[in-house]
Amino acid sequence: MENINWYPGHMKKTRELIKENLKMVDAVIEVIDARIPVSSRNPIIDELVSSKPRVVVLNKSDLADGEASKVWKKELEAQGNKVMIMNCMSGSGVKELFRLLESMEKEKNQDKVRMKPYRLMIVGVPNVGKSSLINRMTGKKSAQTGDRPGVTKGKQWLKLKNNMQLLDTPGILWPKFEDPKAGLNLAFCGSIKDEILDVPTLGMELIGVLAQKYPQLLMERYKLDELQETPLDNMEAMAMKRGCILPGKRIDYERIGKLVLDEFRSSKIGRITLELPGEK
Ligand SMILES: Nc1nc2c(ncn2[C@@H]2O[C@H](COP(=O)(O)OP(=O)(O)OP(=O)(O)O)[C@@H](O)[C@H]2O)c(=O)[nH]1
Ligand SMILES: [Mg+2]
Repeated sequence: MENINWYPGHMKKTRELIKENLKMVDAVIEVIDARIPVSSRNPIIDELVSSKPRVVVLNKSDLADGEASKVWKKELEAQGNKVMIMNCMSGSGVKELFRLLESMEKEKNQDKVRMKPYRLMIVGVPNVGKSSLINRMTGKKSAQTGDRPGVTKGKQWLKLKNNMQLLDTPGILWPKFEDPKAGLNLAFCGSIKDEILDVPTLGMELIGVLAQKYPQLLMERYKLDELQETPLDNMEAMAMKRGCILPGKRIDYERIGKLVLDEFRSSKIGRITLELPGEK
């Protein structure tokens, strides 16, 4: 995971780089996190990629609510996107993605006698699984996952089995950090480093959201008979159940905060989607 400083100069450079790369590709694959399909989109993605056919990949679907992913697929399709539900851990969805790309290639090359290889690039905000998808598509470890984004000089193309070509470095886009709610969602999902946030507060915020959206799952996981009035009360009840207690019977907020974040991120609480279409 990379903690990039998105100062304005960096954003301008990234925008220019994406525009340059766009000239060379036939289609763009935009990877987003299926748990937060709004917050994990770059704020100006539509402006950046408007001129090319685009496939939106709802990645980490193994961690997201399956029903919600279906709803999102429909919604994003209604907005004119091609959409794939993906799990880069298991590879489920990759075959379907190839089939879709092949049909897009066919459409493009309908009337052509000599076909140039269909060229693709992957874009997305940090940590959504861009490198994992590159590796799934090439069938080998071409890209480092969870690694620093390297600025490659000169374009490298990875050859795919179906003769398509994939740009070796994904376009890493800045997230929606102007929107505090998106910032929280990105932090819950681990796209923003914990060190820059206060873990007990972040954990408490997550408990608040879960109590609202998935009360049953929260109660089951932490063996709560009922939910309390406030996120803080719930957090304390959870800490008691899990023995996150310091000497003098004080609540260990740091430990319960980290615990709930870890358990959410590894889907131990359940498969959870934090954003649905049309929500404010
Ligand atoms: N559960 C689950 N984890 C995934 C999936 N795809 C990727 N991951 C994990 O998410 C983390 C980030 O994946 P990367 O492929 O490195 O993400 P990235 O978009 O390349 O990240 P940056 O290069 O930092 O922008 C890694 O720990 C992956 O193992 C998925 O479909 N499901
Ligand atoms: Mg990467």
